[in-house]
Amino acid sequence: MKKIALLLAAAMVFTLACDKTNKDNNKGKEEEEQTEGPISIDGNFDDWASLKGAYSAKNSTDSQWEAVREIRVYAYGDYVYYYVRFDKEYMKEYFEENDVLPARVNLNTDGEFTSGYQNYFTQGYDFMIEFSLGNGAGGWGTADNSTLYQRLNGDWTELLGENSGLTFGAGSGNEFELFVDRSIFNKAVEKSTEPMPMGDNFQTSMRFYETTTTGKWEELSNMPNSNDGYGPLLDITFAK
Ligand SMILES: [Ca+2]
Ligand SMILES: [Ca+2]
Repeated sequence: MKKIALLLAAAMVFTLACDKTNKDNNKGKEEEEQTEGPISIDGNFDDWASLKGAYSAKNSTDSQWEAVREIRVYAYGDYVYYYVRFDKEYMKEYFEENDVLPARVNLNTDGEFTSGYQNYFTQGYDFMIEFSLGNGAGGWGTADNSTLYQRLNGDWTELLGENSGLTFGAGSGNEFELFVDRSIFNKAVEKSTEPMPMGDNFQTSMRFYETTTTGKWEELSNMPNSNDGYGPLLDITFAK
């Protein structure tokens, strides 16, 4: 009996030790992620203002959407950084009426526009990352609850669930910034039946939604867009 109790106690100590190690690792990782490269995910956007070499798309003049004015994308090291500038007036009212702001990052990692999602104009993206920019209480959140899907055999297949560390974001006023961790993305994709890792060149776009009272998602904006609807994806190359 005494032996069993000792074994149980040892198992508990081991479990607690593992738990602590994981927490410590996560803590260290988060701090590192927020300071690596020229962009810090901190809700301060001075780093974007002085950044050279970011790709951008502005809301087209006759766009059917008004929520988003501009997005910027910058890829460096292990990270793809996204910046979103919402319409000031729009955002002032948005969180008074909404708790969340569902969004998607779409990625065409194989450079082919004949594979992946085919329902929109010149898209062909193979992956979709889904998250909320809202915190569930009418303000900006950290967008760290993302899910990764791959387009396989005409369906979206989940490769990575929530809280994987794939994305992390911060917002302030009418602006939001986030990253996608390419190393986590590529690790998840390795296990797929059709691995398509994110190399130094890829295409991307963003989508934004509002949740209706019935729980349905309605389009707030799609970026890039063109005057008659969806625009071609941004073509991104990692900075050296
Ligand atoms: Ca920043
Ligand atoms: Ca494709």
